Amino acid sequence: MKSGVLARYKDYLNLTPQTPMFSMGEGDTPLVRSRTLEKETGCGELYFKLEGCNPTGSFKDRGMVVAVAKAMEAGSKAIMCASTGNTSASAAAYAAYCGLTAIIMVPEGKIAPGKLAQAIVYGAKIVQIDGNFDQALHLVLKLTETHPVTLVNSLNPHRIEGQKTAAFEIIDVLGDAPDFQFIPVGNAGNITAYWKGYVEYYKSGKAKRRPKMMGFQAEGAAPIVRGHIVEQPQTIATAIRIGNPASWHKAEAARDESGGIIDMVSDAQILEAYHLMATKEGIFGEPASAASLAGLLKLSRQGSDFSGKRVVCIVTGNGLKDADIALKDAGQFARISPKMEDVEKMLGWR
Ligand code: AN7
Repeated sequence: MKSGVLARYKDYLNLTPQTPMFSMGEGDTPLVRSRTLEKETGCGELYFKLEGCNPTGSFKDRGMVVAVAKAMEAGSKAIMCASTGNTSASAAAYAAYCGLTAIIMVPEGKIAPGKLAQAIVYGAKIVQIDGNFDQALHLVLKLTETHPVTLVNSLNPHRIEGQKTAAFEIIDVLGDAPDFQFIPVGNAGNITAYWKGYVEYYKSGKAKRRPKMMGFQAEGAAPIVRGHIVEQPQTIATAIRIGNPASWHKAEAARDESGGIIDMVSDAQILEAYHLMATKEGIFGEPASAASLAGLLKLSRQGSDFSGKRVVCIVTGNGLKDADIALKDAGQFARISPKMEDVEKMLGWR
């Protein structure tokens, strides 16, 4: 049995004897070595961290388990978040497991169907607003200040604490930090959390170096790259369709302290990486997750040299959550009679 984030990393989390200890099996996700794209991008070693293997299919579970444990420790009976989908799925699942109420606020029509299905089935109270994520987060911040319900967006510091454990795992598996880590950036909590994890392990002597943090936003939702709030963020990668990230300054600090960058990739580049990751590596990540690889491809094509370097791309969420995107471009399949002859003809074997 997996021990889970709370038990495995208790020494690095802000737990007390009163913190309830439980796990839905989050964390300890695979770090898979590339077989094809490593060569194509000229990396010494390239790995994919498969965060889609978490219980609700995204990295959010790492932070949610800590946030929910601390909420229960404080006596809370309800949790609330704004979400582009994955945070709400995770909040809904952990609330169900722990007997709490989950209230989630999502932007209407801009959340992948699989994520909405999760929130519905786990029994969350769902508030859809005719607005975007940034507006939802603004409302939720105000509501959780004035009502007896715990905020579980990444402004809740326990979320960041839980999410930093992914950096610990990478070091635990590789024996040291990588040279570069590529990661999608939306609300910017995750890049903040990874950097915190890398710095803590470095300080405790578990790693001899720290990676350059390479964050990638979607071109239509790239406030940090552009240096100003994007009022109407647009991208097919709905998970990172965010125009005013809550952890904006912490993400910039992670970038600057690590000597990394925060850059952007177009929807076309995201979709290309999404398909390459699936067809060349057998990894089905959701579109936002592909921003990591899209960023690596962009830089390697621009001439960046990753030879001799160890590179990790974070695949933040499972592709099944947004199957619509996969099916939309697939076109029509030919339909033939169930006759051996016709099947062989179709396959070009006759
Ligand atoms: C698959 O669920 O913001 O930069 O409300 O679902 O920490 O926001 C999701 C974000 C990357 C960006 N990849 O992480 C939400 C939400 C996936 C995501 C991000 C998200 P942050």
